Formats: sequence, C-alpha cells, structure tokens
Amino acid sequence: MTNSPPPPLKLFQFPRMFAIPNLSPFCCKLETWLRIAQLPYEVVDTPDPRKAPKGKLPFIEDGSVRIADTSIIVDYLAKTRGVDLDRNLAPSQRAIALLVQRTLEEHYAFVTLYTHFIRADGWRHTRATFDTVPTIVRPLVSSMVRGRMRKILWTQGLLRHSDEDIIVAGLRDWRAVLPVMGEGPFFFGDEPTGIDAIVFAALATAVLTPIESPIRDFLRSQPKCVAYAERMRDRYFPELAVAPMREKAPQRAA
Ligand SMILES: N[C@@H](CCC(=O)N[C@@H](CS)C(=O)NCC(=O)O)C(=O)O
Repeated sequence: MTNSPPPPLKLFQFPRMFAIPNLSPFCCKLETWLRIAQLPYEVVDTPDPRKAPKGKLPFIEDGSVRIADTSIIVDYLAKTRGVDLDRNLAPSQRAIALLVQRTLEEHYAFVTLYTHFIRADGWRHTRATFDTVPTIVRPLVSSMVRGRMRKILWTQGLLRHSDEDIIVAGLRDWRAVLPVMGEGPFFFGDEPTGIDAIVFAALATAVLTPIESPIRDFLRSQPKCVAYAERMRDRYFPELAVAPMREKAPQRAA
C-alpha cells in the first residue's frame, strides 16, 4: 500500500491586484509564509470575507478542516506539516519577532486600512479593487465596504485622531521596526523566518503599490525598505516581479 500525499491546502484570499501577492497584509503574509515553507497550496479567490469562518480573510481548508487567522494557521501547519520557520532563532530573536509582529499586525495594519481605504490619496487607487464588480452596483458595493472599514477604524479607535496624528503614529511604527531589521537579505540575516512574511506583507502594500501616503513616501525614501520588498517579491513571487519602480522618470542625457 502506498501513502499518497495529502491534497494541497486551499488558500482562500482576496483576488490579487497590483504587482504584489495581495493588497491585504494578512493574505500577503500567509501566502508568503507558504512559499517560504514550500508547502503546496491552491488559491481560491474570495472577494467577500463575510462567509469566512471568522468573517475575515485569509483562511485555509485542509481536507475537511477550515482554519482562520494567520497566526493560528501557522501554528496548525507547524503541527500538521512539521514546518517551523523559526526553529533556528535565539530566544531574544523570537522576542523581537513577536514585538515586531504585534506592532505591524495590531497597530500598523489599521494605519494601512486608513491610508488605503479612508484617505482620498489612497482610495483613489484602492477603489480599483472593485473593478470586477458589475458597473451598476459598483458605487454601492464600494461605498458599503468603505463604510465598513470606517466603522472598524472608529471602533478600534484610530479614526478618532486627526490625519496628521494617524500618519505620525504609522511612521513611529516603522521608526521602531527598521532599526531592529538587519541588512538582509532577510530580517534576521541569511535565512528567512516567519517575521519576513509579516514585514514583507506590511511593506509590499506600501512601497510596491501606487497607493499614495506620507508613509509610503517615507518608506520609499529608505533604500533598505524598497530593496528588501523587491528582493522578497523577486524570490518568492517571481511571476510578479517587475522592473524596479522609480520615483522620477530617468533624466535624458543632454
Ligand atoms: N488576525 C487576522 C486578521 C485578518 C484580517 O484582518 N483580515 C482583513 C483583511 S486584511 C479582513 O478580512 N477584513 C474584512 C473585514 O473585516 O470585513 C489574521 O491574522 O488572519
């Protein structure tokens, strides 16, 4: 009797847009983690998160089991597939990784929601997410989703602050994360670990998309950030690699 390999995991996430794995940092994180871990998966495009087990994307299906929340999924895959991307980290590195994760997922992710969905500069680009919705209902659907994001941000608290204060808070996150990030190629040096999926996801939606914000401007002014994001994308998502973005068109020789 031969043991056949388990069927590939199904990854339910928002459809891709722009030249990044996913505009949602959590979907981008999980798909990047799966690629670093070299676990086979199939993507199921899921534009509406309301039917997800916890009402949020991404989630995975493993045979008859559905699991939601990226951190819980990573723990599940560590147990069931024996993959631990952090196995070689020292206790102090594990502590740094958790602090960076909390900064980016429990605070900065809300700033991203704000810059992408609420600020006019960002929304101008993000609204293209709804281009696949039939034209007749598109304005209704996009304003419903934007309204839901506004409600999430108000309940969370961020939206009670001024635009300037929210931007300052987001910049502060990066000013805390960047000094603990190594010079590469990965966050902790030569080997990728779980935190790379998280940092790449947070950076990609800012520096590798056209979605404007003062935070994007700051991150794009840091050569380390752009190089890291492009390197991660080229390595794990070669199908999405494009020519490096330039802030200004190259000058012609006189
Ligand atoms: N803690 C969750 C967060 C997932 C999450 O916030 N997903 C967002 C997209 S980035 C979502 O589905 N939002 C839709 C909504 O709240 O309506 C995880 O790690 O998976």
